[in-house]
Amino acid sequence: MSKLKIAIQKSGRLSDDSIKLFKECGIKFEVGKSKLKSTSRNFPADFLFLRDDDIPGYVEDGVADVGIVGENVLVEYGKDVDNVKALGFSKCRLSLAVPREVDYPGVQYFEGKSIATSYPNLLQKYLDENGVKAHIHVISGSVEIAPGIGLAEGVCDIVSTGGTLLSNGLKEVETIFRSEALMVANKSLSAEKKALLDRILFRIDAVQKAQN
Ligand code: PRT
Ligand code: ZN
Repeated sequence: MSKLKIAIQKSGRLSDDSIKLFKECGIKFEVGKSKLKSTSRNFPADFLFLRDDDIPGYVEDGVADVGIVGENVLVEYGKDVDNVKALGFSKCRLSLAVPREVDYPGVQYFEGKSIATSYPNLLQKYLDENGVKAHIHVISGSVEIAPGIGLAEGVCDIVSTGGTLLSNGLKEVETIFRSEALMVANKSLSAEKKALLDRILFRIDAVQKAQN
């Protein structure tokens, strides 16, 4: 009998709610600090604990059958997977921000300027749609310090409460994308794996109905 390989984030802002989702569905598995894989005791599934950035690619390639990932990461990486269900947690937005003291005139402010981000594709699309030509400076983390150290005139980063922007002397000026956690699946799952996924989706719906 085949097992469903489910990829979830090992540690970060998606992990706890991803684990909780499956537990609430009655699917039992162990989670340990150094564990990279865990087999469920009561459902034909193996859980793989990965970096969120790797999940869309693994699901596209079939290394995992199903995964949970932020919409921001999924769209940025442009992987070809089925978007099965929006899960309603890890909500955030991708926004443009500038130093607090800037008298912001609108998106044309960014014309000819330099913007630091970890999301070059989403940002480029937004700039193109708005007819703005700017230089995108790709950095992998701590994007918010870029203006303070003279690396860029603005940033495009994930915002949730806004506290990080505030404490780095920045203000949010445009929201370019809204995101939440999504369940995604490989596009060519076998009938047997599809049936397993359907069982999980059925349980998720039941849990969500019970909570509302
Ligand atoms: O190690 P790994 O690569 O797996 O994790 P990661 O560090 O890349 O990702 P992680 O765990 O930070 O985020 C995983 C996903 O959670 C993201 O892709 C988003 O879909 C979602 N999410 C929700 C967030 C936030 N909220 C969030 N606040 N991702 C990042 N942040 C960061 C943001 O980058 C900024 O540094 O939090 C800071 C801003 O938060 P506020 O509350 O100060 O505005
Ligand atoms: Zn990541």
